[in-house]
Amino acid sequence: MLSVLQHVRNRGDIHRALRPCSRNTEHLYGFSATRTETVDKRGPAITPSRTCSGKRYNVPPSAEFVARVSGIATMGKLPYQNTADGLDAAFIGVPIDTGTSNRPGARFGPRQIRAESAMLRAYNSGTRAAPYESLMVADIGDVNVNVYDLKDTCKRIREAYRTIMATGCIPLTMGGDHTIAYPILQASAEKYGPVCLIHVDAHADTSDVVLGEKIGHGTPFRRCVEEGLLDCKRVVQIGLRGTGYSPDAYEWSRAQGFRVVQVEECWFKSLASLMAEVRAQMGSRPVYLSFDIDALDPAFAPGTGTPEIAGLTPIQGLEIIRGCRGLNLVGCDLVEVSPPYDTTGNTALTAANLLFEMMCVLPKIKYYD
Ligand SMILES: [Mn+2]
Repeated sequence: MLSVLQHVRNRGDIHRALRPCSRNTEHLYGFSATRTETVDKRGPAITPSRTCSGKRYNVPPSAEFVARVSGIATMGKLPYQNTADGLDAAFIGVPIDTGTSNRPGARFGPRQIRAESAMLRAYNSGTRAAPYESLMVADIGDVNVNVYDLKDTCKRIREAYRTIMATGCIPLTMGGDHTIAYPILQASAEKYGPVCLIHVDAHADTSDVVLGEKIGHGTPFRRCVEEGLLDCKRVVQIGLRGTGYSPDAYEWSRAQGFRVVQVEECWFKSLASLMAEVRAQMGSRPVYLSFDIDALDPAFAPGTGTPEIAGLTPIQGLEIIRGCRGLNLVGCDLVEVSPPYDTTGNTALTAANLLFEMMCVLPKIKYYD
């Protein structure tokens, strides 16, 4: 136990270490400001914009100068723009839960992920990735979904992603339930041809018909296969578990040529070697990464629609995403965050961090290594 005096002393050290003093902060902040300048030490009265900073890329304001809780909630406190024009990557929300089979609430996912993303800083300390020195990224808002009509919503998503991907922009999607992967992959395959898929999930999401419906969050990858959207020999499903409708719940996946990595194969181990195999399998082909937050154990991510026990750890989630470095990623999503079941906000916080990590493995990302 530290004595009170030691605590006070340590806190003083921390504050001294964090104080930027006369250090130039342009790389952190998107504009040049130092503690020795005559400007207000708390930073400017309004959040600075890239255009006034003259920076080449969008850089979110640092919490060293702008309070985390201030400003309109965009992903990572990035600027908002309403199209993907001029962007290398874009965060975009798809706020639906019309496709969920159990707990609802994923329609609130994008909003809560944006709120919790206020904790994100500009650099990846673990991998030394510098996304805001490499890519032009912004939050482009949400797809204008129809919460009364899932089929119409799928059409709207497909059309929105066609427009986004036509510019060459890589979408980083905040769900929304997993139904959304189907129309996103339709748009992806239109541009890139059948894509490789890294699907991280507790469930295979390959059901044919549920309650008489072909479209829902349990069926997207069956629809994708039927429409030839996937390079089936280069699909890997990681983290699958839970009770099944038959003794071999993943038979259909394997029959398509998918590699199924059930959660039991992931327990108690690093997934770094698995990801080395996945990279070798995918090569330089276009890859889509779809990450259902329910892949993680509900102890870490309880705020989701269809939780299953004994899941992946956040560390394994990071290993999977960081293991995608070097792949030709053409799109990523993080789906199924259900804020009404996320009483601490930790599920949305985890989702925000995983989305940041996805951005940090996109092609052309600069690393300080
Ligand atoms: Mn799913």
